[in-house]
Amino acid sequence: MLNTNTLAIILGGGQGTRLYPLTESRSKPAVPIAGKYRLVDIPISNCINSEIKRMFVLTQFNSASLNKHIKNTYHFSFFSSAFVDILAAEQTIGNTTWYQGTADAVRQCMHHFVRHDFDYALILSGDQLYQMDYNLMLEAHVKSGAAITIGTIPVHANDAPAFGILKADEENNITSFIEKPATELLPDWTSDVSEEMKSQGRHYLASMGIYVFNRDLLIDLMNDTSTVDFGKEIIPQNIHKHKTLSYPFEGYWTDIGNISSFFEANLGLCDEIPKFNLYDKNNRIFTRARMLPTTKISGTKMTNAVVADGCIIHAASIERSIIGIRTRVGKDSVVRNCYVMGSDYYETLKEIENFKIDILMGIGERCHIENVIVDKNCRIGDDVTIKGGSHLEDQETDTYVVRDGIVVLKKGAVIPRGTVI
Ligand code: ADQ
Ligand code: ADP
Repeated sequence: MLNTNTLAIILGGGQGTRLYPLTESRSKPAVPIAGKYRLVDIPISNCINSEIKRMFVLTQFNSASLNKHIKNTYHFSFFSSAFVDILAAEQTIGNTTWYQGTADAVRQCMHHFVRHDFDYALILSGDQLYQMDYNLMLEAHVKSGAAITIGTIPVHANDAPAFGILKADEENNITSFIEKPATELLPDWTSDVSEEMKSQGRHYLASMGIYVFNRDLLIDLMNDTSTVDFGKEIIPQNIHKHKTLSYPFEGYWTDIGNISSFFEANLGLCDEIPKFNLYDKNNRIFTRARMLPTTKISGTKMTNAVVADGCIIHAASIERSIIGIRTRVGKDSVVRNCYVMGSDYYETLKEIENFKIDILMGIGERCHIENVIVDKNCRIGDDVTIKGGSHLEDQETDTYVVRDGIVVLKKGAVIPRGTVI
């Protein structure tokens, strides 16, 4: 079985600057998504569904929330060889720096990997939303005799400059590759994609940043300390030295590496038929089983709302929004186009009295919250109006950041009564 011979290496994130301020106090894999999950649950669930059960998560800094999430979520049988291990950048005698890039991250952790028996390394990105059976990719890799296989997907010209773009021959061997081409170079990089992709204007074959490497080749390549990145160096330098296969994928796949793509991917889950299917019993997304109570809703008009467990909602309306675990929304409030991450805990009446808490966690009464990401544990007072949109310039204050018109309230932010943003 190929999957039992495979070790998964999940690239959990660099410094996470593109997702700031969501990464201010946690590492990128621990960023909450879809109301009750964390980013890292996506690649881990894809691995589990593909029966690849040995996983390393490489992350730039160790955060309590990531450790706690992994420890509390992924319990495997005592008799199984399955594990999810976090490898945070560490200073050793040989390495005194943080991971300099994706290949450098893998290189610095090679000594952990080689202790395991495996023939194939499956290298995955930690900030993408998709469901994929990696066995099909591994089968294509082995059948073709490739040394490297790259998952690829057709993308639109507007998106192509953000990706590695490649061309392949009729047997899917990659013949050329360019990392993040400038727009003026694009006309040389179109591929003969399927009719369906053509009709969507997706003429460019992009690397999904998902790679299979034969073990020996990976060890060999990691010995060269001059390379720091897969997309910038390892892939372009090796496509002509080693057989490199393109593994075409045409399902839903999206990169969620920055605030606006993160926001759109989350709100996309509110669509009538979301492109990412959380309700597919064969492709379950796993996360921590929290045993929260059910959600209680009173007097609220809900339209395309996705509501997680343990919420108490009295709002007037909630429209195209994700309401995360334990969220409280007060009377007569309107929440539209928002991702509210929820709270880590409930406040008891005693705590409220003892600590003289006057703005409760969650959203108060008579608020209007629109185009906002509300990080966990925020306290939004009564009569607050926050309306994101293109009229707002990128900016940062103590309590929020604006990126591409989206207002992101920082974790634990307190927004006083009557504030207007
Ligand atoms: P990018 O996504 O721009 O392009 P990069 O920023 O290197 O590449 O991130 C790849 C993955 O590795 C992400 O999950 C990221 O969080 C993680 N990562 C980045 N630096 C890291 C570090 N120092 N330590 C640990 N993890 C780190 C890549 C390829 C393109 C391809 C796109 C597809 O280079 O060719 O098209 O992915 O998304
Ligand atoms: P999640 O459900 O998001 O995985 P938890 O329910 O474990 O998270 O809580 C997340 C964090 O909140 C933990 O670090 C926990 O210690 C902290 N927490 C829980 N209860 C309280 C509390 N009453 N006051 C402050 N922090 C708390």
